[in-house]
Amino acid sequence: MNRFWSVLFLLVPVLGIASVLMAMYGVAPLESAWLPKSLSQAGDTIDQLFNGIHLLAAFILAGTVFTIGWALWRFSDRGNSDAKALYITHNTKLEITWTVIPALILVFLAFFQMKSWAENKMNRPTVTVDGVSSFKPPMVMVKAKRFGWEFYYAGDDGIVETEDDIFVENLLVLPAGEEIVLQMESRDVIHSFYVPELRLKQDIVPGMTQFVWFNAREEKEIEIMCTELCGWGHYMMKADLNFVSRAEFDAWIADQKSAYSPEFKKAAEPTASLRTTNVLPSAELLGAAQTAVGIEN
Ligand SMILES: [Cu+2]
Repeated sequence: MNRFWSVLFLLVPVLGIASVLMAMYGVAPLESAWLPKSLSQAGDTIDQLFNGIHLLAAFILAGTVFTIGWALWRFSDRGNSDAKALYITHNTKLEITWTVIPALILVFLAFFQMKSWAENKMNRPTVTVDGVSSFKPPMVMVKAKRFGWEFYYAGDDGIVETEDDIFVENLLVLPAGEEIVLQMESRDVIHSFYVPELRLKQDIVPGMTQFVWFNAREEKEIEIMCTELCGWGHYMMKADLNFVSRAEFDAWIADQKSAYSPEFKKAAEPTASLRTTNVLPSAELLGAAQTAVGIEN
């Protein structure tokens, strides 16, 4: 009967590994349990890394649990309980082996992922004008706030944070098949810009300006989510992200421009009172209030 437990023990990792592999390679019924289909070349590279590391982990896990399972089966108590167990304190060779091999694997992964990291986080796209290359300017400035997303499109001047910016809330329309650079800032706390289809996730930290870039190969309607617990309304902090053709994009921008007025932009700016709701009233203010209601200090 004791051997039953060794089989039951093995069943857990076998089913676990099998279901992860099925989800990863899109085998029914788990074909939609993994991430959505990648929408960019950078996403494909990240998938290769991600899946490669998963395969390696699955292989090592299988090796470990099958060894334990085999030991459980082989040495299970079969009635001869007088038998004495071997007492082994340690095995230096074995310990060196299982320290050095994982260390080598980690060093390999550290080097193997470098190119992808550099492409996604360090090598910001550049443009060359008259032989001088400079960073490609951001098309949109993203302002994260509790609990929504503000998007400021560079207007005719092609520069964000200027008078002619076009303001849109909770909707980001972008041309597909083009390298897009976004600038990101937070109005209040730490947020995180997450687009699973692009395998893109960027923390947005107050006081810091971040840049992200991507190139979506398909026209598609997807979503942006905040993945940093930023307060009670975090669950609803999302925006639509529509990748459209260049022509549709230009038409949409023209529409925004005609619908746009400076008053609308003003309304979008948080007012001073909203900005300072978390600030304690000053001593003078408190004093004035006390005088007004007749309280003496
Ligand atoms: Cu948030």
